[in-house]
Amino acid sequence: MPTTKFDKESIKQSILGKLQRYNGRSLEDANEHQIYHAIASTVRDQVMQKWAEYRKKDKTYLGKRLYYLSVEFLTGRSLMCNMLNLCSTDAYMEAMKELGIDWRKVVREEPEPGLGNGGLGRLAACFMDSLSSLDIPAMGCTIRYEYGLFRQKLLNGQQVEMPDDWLENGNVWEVAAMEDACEVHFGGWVEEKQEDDKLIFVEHDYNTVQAVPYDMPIVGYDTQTVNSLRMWRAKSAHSMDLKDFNSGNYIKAMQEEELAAVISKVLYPEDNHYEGKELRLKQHYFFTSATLQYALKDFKRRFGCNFDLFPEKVTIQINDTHPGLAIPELMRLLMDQEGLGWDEASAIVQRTVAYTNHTVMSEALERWPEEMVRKLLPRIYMILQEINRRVCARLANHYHNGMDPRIAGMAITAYNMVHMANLCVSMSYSVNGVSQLHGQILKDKTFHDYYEIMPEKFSAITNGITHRRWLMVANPGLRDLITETIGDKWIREPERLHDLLPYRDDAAFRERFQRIKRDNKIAFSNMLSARQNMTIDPNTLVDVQAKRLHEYKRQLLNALHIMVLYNRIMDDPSFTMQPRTFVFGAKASPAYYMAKQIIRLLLAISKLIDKSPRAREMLQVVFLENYDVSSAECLIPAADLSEQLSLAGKEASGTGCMKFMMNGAVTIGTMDGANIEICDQVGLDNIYIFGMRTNTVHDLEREGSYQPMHIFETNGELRRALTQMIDGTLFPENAAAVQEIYHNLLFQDTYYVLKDFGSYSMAQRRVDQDYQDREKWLHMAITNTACSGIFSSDRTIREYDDKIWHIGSRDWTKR
Ligand code: 26W
Repeated sequence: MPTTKFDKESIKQSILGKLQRYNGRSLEDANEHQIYHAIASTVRDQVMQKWAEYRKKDKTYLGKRLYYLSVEFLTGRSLMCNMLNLCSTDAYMEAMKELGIDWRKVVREEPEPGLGNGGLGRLAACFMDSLSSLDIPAMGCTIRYEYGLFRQKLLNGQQVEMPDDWLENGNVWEVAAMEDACEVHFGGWVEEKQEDDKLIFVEHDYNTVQAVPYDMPIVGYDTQTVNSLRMWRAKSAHSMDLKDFNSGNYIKAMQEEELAAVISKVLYPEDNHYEGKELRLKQHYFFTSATLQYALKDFKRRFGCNFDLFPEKVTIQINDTHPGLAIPELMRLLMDQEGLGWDEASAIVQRTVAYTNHTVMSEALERWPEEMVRKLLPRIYMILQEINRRVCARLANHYHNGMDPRIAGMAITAYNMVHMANLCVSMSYSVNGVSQLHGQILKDKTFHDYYEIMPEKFSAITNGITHRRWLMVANPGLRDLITETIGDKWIREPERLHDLLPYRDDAAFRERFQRIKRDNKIAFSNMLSARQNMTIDPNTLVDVQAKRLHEYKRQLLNALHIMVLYNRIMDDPSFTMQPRTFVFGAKASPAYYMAKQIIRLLLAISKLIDKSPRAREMLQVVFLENYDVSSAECLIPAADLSEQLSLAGKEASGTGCMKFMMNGAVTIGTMDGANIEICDQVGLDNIYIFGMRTNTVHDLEREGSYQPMHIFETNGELRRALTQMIDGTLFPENAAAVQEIYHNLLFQDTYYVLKDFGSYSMAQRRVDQDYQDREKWLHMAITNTACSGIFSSDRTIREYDDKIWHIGSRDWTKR
């Protein structure tokens, strides 16, 4: 039965009816939040109907299912994407128009679930959209954090963090699934005992936490599939226990509730930096255990205890090592709960779990103190030790030497630490990198010794982004222009965006493309003016660097270059350049001192330029407060230039670069991560590549002889810009405010900022000239959009399915 399409009239009736029933108000008396709620509830009705139909068919489905485990899902708002995927956008737009509702204002009322830090979490969200849109049966699994990533305020020239209370006004898009609630155990001790010539393990004196799932529907674009994003919430298992209340243990029960609920209280704000906090380990085990218990329960419902079938019917993809405890947990469940032996359980795990690596930064590698794991998860610890014993024995055998030095580097437990990456590599059937370069680095460096022994496990699958959110929803002007020009087949097959290539030389098309970009700049300026009381000039080149703040991403390269431009303007009265607006969007981890210093520097530069009328004619620096998915949707379509400056070899892939490209921004970037593949697609004429290549960086790192001071001494413009950090130019009241940045760059410069500066600066000169040649620039911009189809996450998901999962699109004629 096809889903009932809501037509304009029934949508209008539904909105008015809901306002009346929920709020006792007519449209005229309702505020924006109430109107949002009425509209979202109407869309929700449509989603629920589809979900119910899907679930009914899913009950009898006997094929394979994917569980995508990730400690982060940075979904962003749902309203517009759900309308789009239900193919109802036009009907809603017309209905709202006839009711006199401004949809832009309504959309803003939806709190954004910021359940992620950056790339890793946003990738997981793009994947969910593609999985449903490709009819692949899948469940995303994560934690329902009560507080998502902190909200960033800029106060007195610095970042201040505020709590993100996103559930304050409720969440229309989630449904609790009490029937799947389960228990997760922590602490206690393990008894080993013999039972009918079998060694069994019984856990005692543990603390129990209840895991309650909340499901969010993920609607596919024009498909029958509605997958779920399952978010686990921690609750006390005893707080409602009447016995406790009656015996006067009310306070104790409430305390327990607090202790349990803290597990799903808040998302850790560290991105690419690991700290061994016990609560974090609890979070990881909590959602992993709950997810696997459910996966096993669902498997048994479908296939009974025929566990040989498990790897054929279930795939568990772990998003980085954070859910890596899925490996020992699945073994525990299969052995202690289902009675399988070690060899059987271990064989099943090694055919079921697949691991994606997202970073080669050594400070991001997860290592847990053995003592912490032993105390918190005693049974899991025993299993890890046994896995380690067997892995090391196998390696000793392979190297014909139990003392081979490589073994310690590959062990799961070594030097009193549990090495999660080694666990994941040794026990998964697949290990993949997220761009071609990153996949190669995993084989050559990070996991080189493992690669030599088990090369067949390793692959590279380049990341992608959902073109539905990042083009169709974020940039409706461009979406419509594309469809009018080449038809709508590109929506299902984004690589058809190539059909735009001939229109690069079509004057009318170019003209409209340019006008859309300008309108997007104005829309961005309006958002800025509402949020930060600032505006930008839509006639300037909009140059954007938006991503987490990290030294390796080198926002400093950009900052130093702006200072150099400022000095050229101030020194030479005849100097002119293409006027530019530099926009930064970046959150710094609250404990990352250097990153916070860099924000201070950027804000000081913005202020300095603002004070000079002459500099202001050509330069403006905007720091967009609280960069998140929603502001990205407004900012990215407004960009002309996309800054992707990471030191070569450090950015595993990058996905922001793809969003900018798709929206017609040209990239200035290093030969790193996905930039390389963008370059392959558009050709060197349509991208600005600068800086050292990976092998040069690796050589320099090996030699250890780099002396940034030499560059400081020979490059006068750079020297001046650096000196202005500490001579009172940027911080008149406190000249030492960012002195650590200065010292770091001069005496250390771990990420070779000074080394790459000259080449960056030259590339920027070319940008300046090319932008003034309107025809040339438009040609480049259109080329970028036209070549971006390959970076749709639909392509990425198809590749995962072909190489790793082997699930296939659901055939609705079969069970
Ligand atoms: C435990 C602390 C921690 C937290 C998050 C360590 C590592 C992470 C993530 C793996 C960091 C991350 O988000 N990596 C990014 O993943 C994106 C998706 O694959 C890539 O595009 C980015 O290049 C990579 O930095």
